[in-house]
Amino acid sequence: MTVSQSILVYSKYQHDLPKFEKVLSKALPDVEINYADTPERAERHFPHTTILYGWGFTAAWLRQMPQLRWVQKMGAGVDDIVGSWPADRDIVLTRTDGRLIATRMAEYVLAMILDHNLRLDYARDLQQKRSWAYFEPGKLAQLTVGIAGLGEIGSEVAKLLRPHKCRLIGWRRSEAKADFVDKVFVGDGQLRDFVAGCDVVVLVLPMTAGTRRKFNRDVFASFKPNAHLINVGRGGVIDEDDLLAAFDQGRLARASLDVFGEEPLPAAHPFWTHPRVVMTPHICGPLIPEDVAPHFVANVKAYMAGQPLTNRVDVGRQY
Ligand code: OXD
Repeated sequence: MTVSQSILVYSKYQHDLPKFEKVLSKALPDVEINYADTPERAERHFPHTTILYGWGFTAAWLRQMPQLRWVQKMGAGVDDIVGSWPADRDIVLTRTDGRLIATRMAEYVLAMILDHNLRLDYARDLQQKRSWAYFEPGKLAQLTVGIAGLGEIGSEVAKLLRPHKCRLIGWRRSEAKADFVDKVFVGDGQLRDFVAGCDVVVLVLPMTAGTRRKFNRDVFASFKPNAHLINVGRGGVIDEDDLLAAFDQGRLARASLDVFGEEPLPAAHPFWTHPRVVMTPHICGPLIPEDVAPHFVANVKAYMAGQPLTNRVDVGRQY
């Protein structure tokens, strides 16, 4: 028996929806697809939705959709819904393949490394002061760059950096093969040794019970004093108060942050004006409809053909 599917596409960004519609209506002409950019518009479709594709919704929505069987998260991260996942319901969770957003994220990391290493902030200061002063920019081959999290995105960061001749090391939760890095440190027992060897530490970790505030005062104490921390994963893996204290103690030269414990970052947060922080508002891995929707289409076709879905999330492991 063929079950007719009703897909709800939810994005709080109005400008995204026509772009998703363009890709999805062409690729799935025979499937009912509804689009919503506000919770009120989405609610109308809750009673008949069987598949939810979106982001910016809460796990509580899922309980209000009696026919729901499968959710595909538009982002690569699922930390905002797995914590209160309705485990008593038989609903499959998949997520966007990180490789679809990894190129921009890796380029962001490279840009931040270069910006700091070439001392471009200092150059901008000189320009402001009309000061013609000699300074020596660094070069990438002098650096050891450590990538914490060697999944789809961390591997892309390593791949982009590889030709630039810096030494590349990685850290991951458990033993597994890793391409593009010279050495892998594994587990909590090796985290401090890992950071101690890095000039740049790049965080590409998912947010789980195991990674929450993993980068805290104990770990910052092992950083080199002139280290550069870059976070493109999730803000909650850093203890932000401990990071500020580490700056006060002269540890870490700079943090380049795209993600924060609370987003949007509150206006009074010290990061906004901190001289050692360069920040962007969670933009480094944008969900461009043309890039990510084809993966959903492929999964819908697999679902309808009774084939396995790609990028299934293990809700118990939280990623
Ligand atoms: C994501 C993100 O989860 O952009 O993909 O944060």
